[in-house]
Amino acid sequence: PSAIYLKDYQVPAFLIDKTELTFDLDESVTIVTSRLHMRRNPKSKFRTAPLVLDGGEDVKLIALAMDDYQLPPEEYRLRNHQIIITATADEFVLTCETLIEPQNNTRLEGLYRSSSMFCTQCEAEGFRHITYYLDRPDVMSVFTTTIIADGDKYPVLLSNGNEVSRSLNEEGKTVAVWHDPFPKPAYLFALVAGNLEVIEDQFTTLSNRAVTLKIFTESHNIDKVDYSMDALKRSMKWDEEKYGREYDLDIFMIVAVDDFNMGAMENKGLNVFNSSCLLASPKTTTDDGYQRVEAVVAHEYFHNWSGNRVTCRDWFQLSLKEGFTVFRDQQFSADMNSPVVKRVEDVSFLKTAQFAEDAGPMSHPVRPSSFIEISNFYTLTIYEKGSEIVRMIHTLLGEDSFRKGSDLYFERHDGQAVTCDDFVQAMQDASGIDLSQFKRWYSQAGTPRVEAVGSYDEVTKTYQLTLTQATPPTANQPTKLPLLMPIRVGLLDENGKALTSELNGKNDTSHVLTLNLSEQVFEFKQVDTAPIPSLLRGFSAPVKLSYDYTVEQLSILMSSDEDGFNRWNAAQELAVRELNTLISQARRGEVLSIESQLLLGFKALLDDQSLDKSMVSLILSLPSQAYLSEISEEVDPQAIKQARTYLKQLIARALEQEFANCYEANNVDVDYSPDAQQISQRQLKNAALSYWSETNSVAAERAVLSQFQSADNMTDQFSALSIAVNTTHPEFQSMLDSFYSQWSHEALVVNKWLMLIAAQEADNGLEQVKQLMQHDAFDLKNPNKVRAVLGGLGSSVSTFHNETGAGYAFLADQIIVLNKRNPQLASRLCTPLTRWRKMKPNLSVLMQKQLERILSEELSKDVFEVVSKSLA
Ligand code: BAL
Ligand code: ZN
Repeated sequence: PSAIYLKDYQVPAFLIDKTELTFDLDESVTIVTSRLHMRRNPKSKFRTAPLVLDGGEDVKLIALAMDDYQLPPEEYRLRNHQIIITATADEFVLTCETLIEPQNNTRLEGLYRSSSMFCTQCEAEGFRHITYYLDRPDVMSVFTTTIIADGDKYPVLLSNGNEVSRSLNEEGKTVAVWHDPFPKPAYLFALVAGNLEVIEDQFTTLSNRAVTLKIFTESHNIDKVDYSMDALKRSMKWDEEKYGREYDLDIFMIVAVDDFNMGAMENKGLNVFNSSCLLASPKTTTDDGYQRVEAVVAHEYFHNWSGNRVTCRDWFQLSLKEGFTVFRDQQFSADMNSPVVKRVEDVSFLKTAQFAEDAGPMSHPVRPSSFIEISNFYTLTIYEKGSEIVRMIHTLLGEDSFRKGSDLYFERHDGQAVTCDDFVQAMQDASGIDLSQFKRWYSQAGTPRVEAVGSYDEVTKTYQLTLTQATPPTANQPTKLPLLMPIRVGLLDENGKALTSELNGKNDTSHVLTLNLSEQVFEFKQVDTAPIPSLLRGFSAPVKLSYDYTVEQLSILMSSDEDGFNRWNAAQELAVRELNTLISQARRGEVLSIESQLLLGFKALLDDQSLDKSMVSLILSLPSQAYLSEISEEVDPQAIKQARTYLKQLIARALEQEFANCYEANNVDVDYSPDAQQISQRQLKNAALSYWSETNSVAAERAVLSQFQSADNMTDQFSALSIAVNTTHPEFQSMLDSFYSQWSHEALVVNKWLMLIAAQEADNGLEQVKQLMQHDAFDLKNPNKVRAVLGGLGSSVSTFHNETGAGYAFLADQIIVLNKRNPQLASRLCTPLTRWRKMKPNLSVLMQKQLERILSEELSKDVFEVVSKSLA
């Protein structure tokens, strides 16, 4: 397979003004007829270019006509799943009849079956698995879709836009016609057919238009969509208030499907969701699950403007819509819950997973310059780092100018397919701030490192902060240029009190520095005393910042910084230092031993009832196995696990009474609600229970069992179960069994059970994983189940990183099987193996061997790209 390059972009040679589709739906053979009203693109310089339409290996061409003239095979070519027609008029109607087999579509791209329904997934290049088309985002067309189906089996027949008619044909089949007035690329096309239940509501927009809202699910899940409907209405209102964006059609629909590669999809007027991102009920969904539903519903809704009304010119610009929309959903969740907690969670994820990606073989710029398979680029870099870039623009411009910039962007580009540069240009034009250097963030891969050194002059009362920046080389980018980034800084005295200082004529306790050189000195004036700098407040730029803090300084920041994010960050830094000491001891085979400096701070946190409980539990959480791996030069999973367990148990024993008290104080009986206050209380209670259980005291074991048995919500029940499994509670096996019996009818809960078992640290872990894959609850067709088991496996140190290499070999086996069935899913599963270069030598070799074994197979583009780049 070969790569395609951004530098080769050309405007399309043809346009499609109108797309008329007819689906004669049938499980095994569906006939699709398209009538494409086409003309040459006046903007193309290729006036005589042939017409090239994309298709897929699973699409059979039945007939092709131009202006009702049936084209004989000698008048077109069919090559590499493309139709090529050399001679065309300037304007014509192309009719194309194709045959597809939804039942046999296991790749879950295009039209496929999930449970008893039909659904589609067309982003990025799924539409070509339905019919031949100009399947690229800069070809925008007005769609009319006719669905012909057995109305008894499929009473619900949906597509984009508004339903214009519904009738019976002479064969007694139902014929539903939908029309979407907004021109859109094919990736936003959707079709759903099924026997579904619906809940209906209304939203009145800011210009007083009534919009009908419908959420469809299979009947057994219809009791779990009230929260999604509520989140949808809140999203619609928020987007009007925060961004002035009003919904544009008369109806907005969401459908839940069980088999889905992604989280959800923003098809115009007809969002299709993985049921794991839509369904929520107290008994079956954890607090995290509720927050995920809220965020994903908002994200997909926000795409209606940032993605649909203004879309991407080409797939290299994917972050144009994804980075901006993630930023918008993060702002929304922050407004709905606690901004600082949300920021800590997002940054923690970024630093763990996106930083790892950016340091690995798949490292790529937020606007990549080439790809083999675009599905591989729905990455944390495009989404999360893309959002950080938008956040930096927001920080540099300030709230008001940022809003002016976004208004200008939407106004200037409504109905267009544009680039990341267009987005930045609108921000620059609206604010008058020069963002030309800033654009390097889009083209330069890798995580920049920023070093800070401070010096205080007692006599002049000035504090000089010297910042240097450098970005390490990444694949195909050996040298890097300095970036422009906002660094938010505050100064504290030795008691943790905020110091006011003057910078550039402004007196404040917090300043935003604009760093844009390799080395730069910032001078703070009127600083009363030698300060402790609080750097990169709120994580104002996605960089690795280092400063040589003493333990005392970190303790002061952790207990006193007015920036909540940096309080958490200081605690993490303290814990990282201790864990690194322990990891080194473990690697040398020594007995682990440390005097933990965290104890005093943790005790103060647990004693202080006034603090935000979510923040307390976040500060109490030790850096994860994955984060410690990311920051290791050479990863030794066993040593990391040993160090984390040791430190957690040491803290648990030293503060046993505090954890027990904290648990009891927060173990209150309330009617479940997924509000921020209750969520934070459950979070702290379960964090305390997790520590307390590390003491293996009988009292803690009783508390775990009792919470498991009496919980009236999934958060508490599943927390207790996870703690039981992780601490090998005497009853953990029977708890796992009873959990399965209780929830075997709820697929999403069963997935949690699958993951917990697959991830457990057990001597016979691999045997258990193999058994799980034979279990009635498992289904290789369902991506959620595959991710639960194989994702779970990937996070188990003793099973996956087993020194025999059996864990790696087993994952490779599954990737080879899935490569043929579902290439997108298979490619995602490769991620843990792609980190092979950073592993300690014996594990590294074992992983490399499995990657080579995968590469020797006949591979999909998806898996080939990831594996070959990993080995390069
Ligand atoms: N566009 C794919 C799913 C999402 O990011 O919303
Ligand atoms: Zn998105």
